[in-house]
Amino acid sequence: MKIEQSIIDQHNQQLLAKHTKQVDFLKESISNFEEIVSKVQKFNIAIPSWALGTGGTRFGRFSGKGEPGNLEQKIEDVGLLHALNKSSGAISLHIPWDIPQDAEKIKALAASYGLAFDAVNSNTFQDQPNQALSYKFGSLHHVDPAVRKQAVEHNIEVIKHGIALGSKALTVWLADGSSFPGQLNFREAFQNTLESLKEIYKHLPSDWKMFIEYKAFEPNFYSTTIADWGQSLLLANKLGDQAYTLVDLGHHLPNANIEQIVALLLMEGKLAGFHFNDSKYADDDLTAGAIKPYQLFLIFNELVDGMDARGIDHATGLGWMIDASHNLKDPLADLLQSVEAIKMAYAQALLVDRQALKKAQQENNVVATQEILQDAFRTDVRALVAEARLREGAALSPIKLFTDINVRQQLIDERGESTVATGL
Ligand code: PSV
Ligand code: MN
Ligand code: MN
Repeated sequence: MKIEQSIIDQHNQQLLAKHTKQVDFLKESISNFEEIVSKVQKFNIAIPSWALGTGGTRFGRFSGKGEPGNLEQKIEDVGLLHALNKSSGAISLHIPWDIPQDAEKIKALAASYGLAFDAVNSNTFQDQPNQALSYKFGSLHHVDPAVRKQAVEHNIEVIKHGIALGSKALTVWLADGSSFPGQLNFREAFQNTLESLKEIYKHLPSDWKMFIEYKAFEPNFYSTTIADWGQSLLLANKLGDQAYTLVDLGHHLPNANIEQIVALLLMEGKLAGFHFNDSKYADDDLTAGAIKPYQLFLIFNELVDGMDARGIDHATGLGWMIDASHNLKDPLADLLQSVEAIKMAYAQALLVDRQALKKAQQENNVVATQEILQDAFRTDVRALVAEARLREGAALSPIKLFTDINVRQQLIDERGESTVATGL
C-alpha cells in the first residue's frame, strides 16, 4: 500500500488550527526557531529491515499480523513510515536475510518511495542452511582459520550487495565471545578478529566506511570479543581511516555514561553513528526515549556540541539508525515513536544555550549548568518537530494518521494474518 498525499493533507488540515497556535507560542520563546526547524527537517533516521516484524524473546514469539514477508514488502513498510514522517528515508539491510535478487529493481522500488540504502549488515552469528562450517564458537575470532576465512568471505559478499544498492557502509556486529573463563585466549581472539577485519577492510570501496559495533554481553555471557568502545576503537584505529566505532545504546554495562563515550569518540573523529533504542536492564531494544529520554537528550547535547566543533554536517556526517525489537507494539507504530523521540532529543539539544553553558562551565557554576541543560530538555518541542514535518509534506501526527486510516489492517488485508518477517 501507499499513502496518498491527499490523505496526509486532509489529516493536516484537521489539526492545523491547534498546531498553528502551538507554533506561534513556541516562536515567541525560541529566537532561532526557524534555524532549528530547518535542521530538524533535514534529519533522517534509517530503519533496519529486521525491525519491521515482531522480534520475540528467547521465551517465545507472538507473531504480528500483516508483517512483511520479503524484501519488497520491507521496503514498502519503510516507505509507509517515510510518507508519514518524512524522516525515515533509508533502510538498512541484513544479509543473508535480505538478499536482493535483482539489485536494480530493488533500488528502483526503494527510490519510488524516496528511500536510499543505509549501511549493510553481515550475519556471522547464525549458521545458514548448507553452510560448510559452524559459527557456534565464533566467526572472525575463531580458533580455526577456515571458519575465519568463511566469515571474511561472507562480509566481502555483503559489501558487494551493498555496492549494487548504493550503500556506503558495512556494519559488523559479532556475537563472538566466550561463556566460560578459560574458554578463550583473549589476546588471540582479539588478534584473530583484527586480522579478519583487515581482510574485509581491504575490500571496502574508498568512499565506504566500516562500522564496528561493540556489545558488552549476550549471546556470550563471560566475554565478548568486541565488548566495549575501547576495544572497538582499538580495532578502528589499527584498521585505518575508514573504520569507525558504532554506538548501540543497548550494548553497555548498566549505567554507563554513554554521552561521555560519544563526546570522546566524536572528538577523536572515530564515531560512526548510532543504533538508537532504549533499555532498562540490558540490550532490551525498546523504543528510543521510552525509558531514559534525558539520557537521549544528553547524548544529543554532546553530538551537537561535538559535530559543530568539528564542522560535521548534522544530517549526513554520522550514521543514524534505529535498532529495535517489538514484542508488544505494532512495529511500525513503535518505529514512528522512536523516530519522534530521537528528533525531539535532537531539537532540544539544538535549544541549549551553548554560550551560556560555556560561561557557566568556566565559572564552575554547577547550578547554572544544570539549569541551562534542563531548560532545553523541559521545553515542549513537539510542535516544533511537527512543524518540520509539515514543511516536508509529512503528517502533523504520524501516529494518529497511522491509527486513523488503520494501516495495519490494510497490510493484513494485502498480506494475510500469518506472516513472519526475518529478524532478531
Ligand atoms: C544484537 O545485539 C543486535 O541487536 C546488534 O545490535 C546488531 O546491530 C543487530 O543485532 C543486528 O545484527
Ligand atoms: Mn545494533
Ligand atoms: Mn543489540
